[in-house]
Amino acid sequence: MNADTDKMIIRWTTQQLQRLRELNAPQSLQDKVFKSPTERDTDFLAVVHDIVSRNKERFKERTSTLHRPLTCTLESNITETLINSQFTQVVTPLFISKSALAKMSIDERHNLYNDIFWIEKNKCLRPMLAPNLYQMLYNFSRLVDRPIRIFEVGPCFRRDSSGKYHMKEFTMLNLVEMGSEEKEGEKRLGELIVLIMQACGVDNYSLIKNKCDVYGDTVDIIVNDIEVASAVIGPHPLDSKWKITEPWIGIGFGIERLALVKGNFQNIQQVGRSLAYFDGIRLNI
Ligand code: 9VF
Ligand code: MG
Repeated sequence: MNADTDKMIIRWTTQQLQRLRELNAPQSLQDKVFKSPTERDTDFLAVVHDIVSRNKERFKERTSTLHRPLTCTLESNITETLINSQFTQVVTPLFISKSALAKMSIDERHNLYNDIFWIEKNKCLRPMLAPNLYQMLYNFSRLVDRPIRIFEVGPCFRRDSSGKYHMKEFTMLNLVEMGSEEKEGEKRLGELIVLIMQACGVDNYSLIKNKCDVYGDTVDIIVNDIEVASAVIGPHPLDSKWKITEPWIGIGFGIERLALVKGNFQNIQQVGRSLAYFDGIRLNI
């Protein structure tokens, strides 16, 4: 070997790296460097053998004792916490109308419009829970005392979504509380965030002021630089379209994103609806 190749840094091949990612190998292992391809390839076999055994153990445990993936557990924990806090669960259609989207300001000119899955000319798979929740808020508002507390958890669909933290089909949990004193909004929002993050057992989060296309100002919940939720303090200019006249606060959580950060996974496909993974564990092991 000459001096040049001596100094050359050998890394995992693309294929090897792909497999390590699938197996959720730690980043430090993915970044590992070698002196020669031979050393690397020998190491690869040993490393994969090791991770595969650990994944098999985990798979057994998750299927024989816990029986559920982390996403489901988180969904249950949040649901239970909200029910105990006087929130009422609602279950609304996955199909929504073009006019409902338009009432959320999502029309041909909107960023999200190209992400919509149309199933008929005027019908699509819901990209968010908000239009249905707005409608349910109005329906509830005529029937029950204040404050009104409702939430829904379920699938949402967005076409563009690709990359480590986006999925075309994902699970949103959206809560809304309406009819408390307007000045209490921020404080109450803080309480609910603490409550739910506690229910998830996630405490390394921070709150960041942000802006989004639909709502304008939001407070985002960030864990390891990943947005796991967005919160909004109403009233909001869209309210009048839905005949909503009282102050509200709302939070939308991405359930798979919560699972991603809680379970230390590297991409959301591992914890999303899948035939290739169960609870973050690659099945071809
Ligand atoms: C919070 C996530 C559902 C309009 C009555 C209350 C909220 C943000 C939710 C958002 C998104 N907003 N849908 O509003 O809860 O990022 O897609 Si109401
Ligand atoms: Mg957001």
